[in-house]
Amino acid sequence: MKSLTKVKVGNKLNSNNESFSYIKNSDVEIYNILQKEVSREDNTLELIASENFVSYPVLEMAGGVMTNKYAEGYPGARYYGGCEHVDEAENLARDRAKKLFNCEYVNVQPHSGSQANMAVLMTFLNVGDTIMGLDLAHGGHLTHGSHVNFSGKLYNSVSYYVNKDTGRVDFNSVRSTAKEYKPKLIICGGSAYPRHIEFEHFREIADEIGAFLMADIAHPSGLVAASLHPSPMKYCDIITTTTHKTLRGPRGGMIMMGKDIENKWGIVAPKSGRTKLVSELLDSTVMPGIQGGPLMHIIAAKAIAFNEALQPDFKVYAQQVIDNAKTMSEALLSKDYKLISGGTDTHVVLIDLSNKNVTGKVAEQSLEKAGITVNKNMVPFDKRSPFVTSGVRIGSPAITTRGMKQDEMVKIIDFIDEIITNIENESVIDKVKTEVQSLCSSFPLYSELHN
Ligand code: DSN
Repeated sequence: MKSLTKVKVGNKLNSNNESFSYIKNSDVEIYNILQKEVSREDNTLELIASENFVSYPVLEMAGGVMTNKYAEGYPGARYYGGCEHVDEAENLARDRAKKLFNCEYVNVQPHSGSQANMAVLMTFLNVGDTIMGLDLAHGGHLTHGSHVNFSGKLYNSVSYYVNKDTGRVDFNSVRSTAKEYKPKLIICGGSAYPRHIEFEHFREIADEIGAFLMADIAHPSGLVAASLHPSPMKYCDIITTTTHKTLRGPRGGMIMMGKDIENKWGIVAPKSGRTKLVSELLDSTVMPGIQGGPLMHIIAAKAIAFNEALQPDFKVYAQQVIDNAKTMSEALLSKDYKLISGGTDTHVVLIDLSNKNVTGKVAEQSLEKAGITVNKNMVPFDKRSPFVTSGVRIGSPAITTRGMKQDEMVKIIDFIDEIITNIENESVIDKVKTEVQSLCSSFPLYSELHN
């Protein structure tokens, strides 16, 4: 992987060697806010499992002129003129994604993972149909059927759970709930699940009841791309992902199919009504079904990120992401922390703080004061509300992009433990904060952006 600090960049420096000079000269108010965020990202340890740092080329493209272009439609069939170059960019993004994930169909237009999931649900289901996903508190996602989300409001949603002892998906629960409620669509994957998603087991159960199977690989998609997590392509009818987590691209979503499938269910497309292939249905649900103009600057930035992920050094990065998460897990276990599922196979570590008598909320706040960014997270069978929680989720993608390895992971867990065992002790927080800043300064981020 190219070091972020060595790739030449994006946001051009002016003659005074200042970055963001155009913003500074035209709008100092937002410039000051931007500078604070640049500094925050540089001087804190980003342990939110769903975040990462894009390369300079991705950053440059995401801030580029393609933001100006309206391109409703798809390459070769747009509703606007002047689309020849954005067509090329979208085709390139699709081709690279197909190569990266070894799949036949890709739609790179979803603005986010939630929109990708919405497009799938709206393609395959009628309002009121039953869906089944992993319960939110057990590691699922809002769009997998939570009652506060469209997926739980428009559809009849039932959940499966993890096993209380193992912290892993309980396939007895998946099978019995599937047989009882006969969901039309089963969703596998989640946002706080530290283990591999077992696509094959889900496929068996989906086949037993004749359900569609959707995989949401938003979290591990970079690991899937690097062949360090099983691929869903063979087992799942539809696959969705975000592009900005372990995949390290710009913020956005994507829908894939290993093989396009014939529309044998007679589903009618929202606009065209053409019903031959599921790919046509999905495209037409994304646009005009739920979105208008695609974000062409982001689609072009996705193309860059996919190309980066196709390079051999991305696999080295992805392996380091896993090694770093495993090192953090082992260091936490050695300090008597309780981990959901006892560890990790991926980039995610979910810590249950109950035995430390600290809530997720307080831990998140104290760690943030020390410059360590995590998110409070429900743990399976949590008795606390989502606003308080008993756990925190940590992850390794962003700190690995900065170049940190196992030695740094051990230090980071020492910092976290010092804060948790001296919770809300301001002098300990100050001491750790100094150490965090010193560690961050050894792994500078976007150094070209500094004045
Ligand atoms: N917000 C994402 C995460 O943190 O995992 C899921 O959408």
